[in-house]
Formats: sequence, structure tokens, C-alpha cells
Amino acid sequence: VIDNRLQYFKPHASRIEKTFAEEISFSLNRHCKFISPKFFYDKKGSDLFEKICMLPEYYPTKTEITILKKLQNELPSYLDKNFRVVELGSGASVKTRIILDIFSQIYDVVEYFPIDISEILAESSESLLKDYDHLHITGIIDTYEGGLEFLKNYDEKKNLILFLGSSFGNFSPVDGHEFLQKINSTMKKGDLFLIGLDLVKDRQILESAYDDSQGITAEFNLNVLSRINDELDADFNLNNFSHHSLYNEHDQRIEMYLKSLVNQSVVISKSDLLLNLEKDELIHTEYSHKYKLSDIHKLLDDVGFDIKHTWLDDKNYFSLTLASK
Ligand code: AVI
Repeated sequence: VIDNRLQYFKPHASRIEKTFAEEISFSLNRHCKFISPKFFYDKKGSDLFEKICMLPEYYPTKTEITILKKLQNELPSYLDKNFRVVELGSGASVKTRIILDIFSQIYDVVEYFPIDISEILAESSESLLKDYDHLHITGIIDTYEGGLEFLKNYDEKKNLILFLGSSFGNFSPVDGHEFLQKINSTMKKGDLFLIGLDLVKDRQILESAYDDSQGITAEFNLNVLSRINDELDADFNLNNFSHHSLYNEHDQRIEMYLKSLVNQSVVISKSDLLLNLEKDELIHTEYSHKYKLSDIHKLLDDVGFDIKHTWLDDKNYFSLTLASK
């Protein structure tokens, strides 16, 4: 029964992408060293992120879920009889289920297109199909860009494109702008875009969300070094690094780093790199931007979106904005 309700596409074969080894060779061979946050999410990293989402200090996931629940009454008024759900970075599917529940009230058959580069897509798709017997899934195993390319001119059915969890906040401002443009140009008239963005708030709340008392965020950050050890034949000693994060108020973002605790040299064989680090030197691993409502309006407005509504939680910690083209 499940088989004919599930299909996968892996459309990215034609694009030339740098390998993990090449990207690391480039990003650690510079004066300001960095590791792209996309490399956090191997199996261990994805599991650690799921743990982060449940931490008492990490408010974004819980807060977004309370806002999504509020949408149960309001979203249907924006949908006509011809919508499917598309999700960028589907991951584990707690939040998706709230949207699928809303769709199930409206449609006899619900179509869902998750777009995710990670293996988790298959796992979560199969578990969704077990719980929703009128659900049809087309899993697109690719980068966001590849998935959007696949969606462009796909058919006449309208798309509600979800981009939840403030994942957008992990882009640099320039890349974020470009990505919103890409989403906007993929959309046809009548399509909708629902984006979850984290809001500017008290420094202390932000900083403890990214440096929790159980040390899970630290483990998540350090895990990228284990991944490099395993996949690129490197010899990082994790005891020689610490998790370092701070809120940069001027740029409205959490910045995460790995701090070298000693002068050290690390070999990364598959990247052909001998990495020299000084004591206290930082490797940048993530930005997590926070927004004011006026920033969100400007971001979306600048690429030609028409904002329909923004929902907030009671404490104004997090936002969900619905926009059309
Ligand atoms: C995935 N992303 C939206 C998370 C965030 O909050 O920026 C990643 C994360 N990094 C540390 N904690 C969570």
C-alpha cells in the first residue's frame, strides 16, 4: 500500500558540486577559518540537533510548534482546493505533521514534497505514510537549490512552500537574499510561502539557547571535527577545542566557533592540508540570525513577496510569516 504512495527523485546528478574534502580544504586554508554549518548534519549531528530541539533552553522549536498549532484555524482560509505541501529541509517531521493535519481536514488526498539532502528524508517519509493513509509523498533528495529547480514548472497544482525552524537564519545576509529570490522565482502565481524566523530578544535568553547547561550544543559543534576525522582522514583531538558562542548585537546574530585551546597542527589527509592553529584561534562554524518584524518585512519585500500575515507566540520569541508572490 505504501509503495505506490512514495516516490523519490535525486535530480542533482548534472550539477558540479565541490566535494566535502575540497570545501574543507578551501575554508580552513584561509586567514579567517570556517567550516560551513551544512556539515553539522551527519547522522550523529542530526541526532544531536534533534536533542537540541528538546532542550529547555532552546526555545525556537517549541515556540514555533505553539504558533503552528494556532494556524490550525487560520491557515485554511488561505488555501483553495488545489494545494500541496512542499518543505525545504524536512528533517524529522513533528512540525510537518501539524501542517499535514490541517491539509487532511481540507483534502481527500494530501500531497507532500519534502526536499532534503539527508538520509532522514526516507526515514521520516516512511513513518508519515504509516500514520496518514491518504498521503502521497514525492521525496526530493537534493540540496534546496536542486529541489527548487525540480519544482519549477512542475505542474499546475499550487504549492505551499514551508521553510521552518529559522533555518534561513543560518545563511549569510547575501546568500539569504539570493535564496529568497530563488524561492520567489520558483513560485507561480497563487503559490504560498511560509517562513519561520527567530526574533531578536534578550541577550541572555539567546546565549543560553546556544550554550546549554547539558553541553549538547557544544557536542553538536565539536561533532563536525569528528566527522572530518572520520570522513577526511584527519587527526583533530577534540580535547584541544572548546565550543564558543556569543550574541553579536550589532549584526543581530548568534555566532558559533570552535576555539583552539593550544598551539597545534592537524593533518587533514583527504583535503591535502596541514592546519596550524594558535592558542585561542577561532574556527567559525555558524551564524544564526535573529530578526525584528521590520527586518522580516524588508527581507520579503525586497525580493517581491506580498506578505499575507505574520503570527507570533505570546512572548514574541518567534514568528511565522505567510507570503505570496
Ligand atoms: C538549524 N538551525 C536553525 C539551528 C539554529 O538555531 O540556528 C542550528 C543550531 N545551532 C545551534 N543550535 C541550533
